[in-house]
Amino acid sequence: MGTFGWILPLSPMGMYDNNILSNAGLCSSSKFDTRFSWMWKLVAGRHSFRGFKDTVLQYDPVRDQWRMDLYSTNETYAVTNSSEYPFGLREWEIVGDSCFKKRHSFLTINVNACEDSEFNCDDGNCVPISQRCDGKVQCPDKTGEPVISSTDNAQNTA
Ligand SMILES: [Ca+2]
Repeated sequence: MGTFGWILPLSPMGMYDNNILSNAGLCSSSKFDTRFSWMWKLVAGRHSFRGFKDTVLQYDPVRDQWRMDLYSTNETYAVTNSSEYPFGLREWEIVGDSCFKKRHSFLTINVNACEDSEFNCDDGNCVPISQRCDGKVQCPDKTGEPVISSTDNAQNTA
């Protein structure tokens, strides 16, 4: 994944105030938490993330996957194949969640540390909403800046 704009904090002070991850893509009735805070817990050198209610996001070194597991049941979980932190748009296998009729489903989720006032780039980076659609590309992966055709420009200036 190369460089990622989100730096893990070295101080515990910002642990709950900053560096909140959210996952976007699951339905509103999902059993998974949508917001996570960073944990000191290391698994194979990678930090884990605790959901605000019932989910833990952590690395599984045996399968080389990242997993979301619920504390309350082992019937529901989600996995994505990744050695790196699973930030940005990734396909997750979702098992046993209420969003789907099938027990096993695949869904693209964007796990990121963006704030509500920020746009989620596909690679997990964040840019201020005000800089989206300003004609300049801020996302390192060049997402988020809509391509405006010359026809649209003509309409806009008309
Ligand atoms: Ca922009």
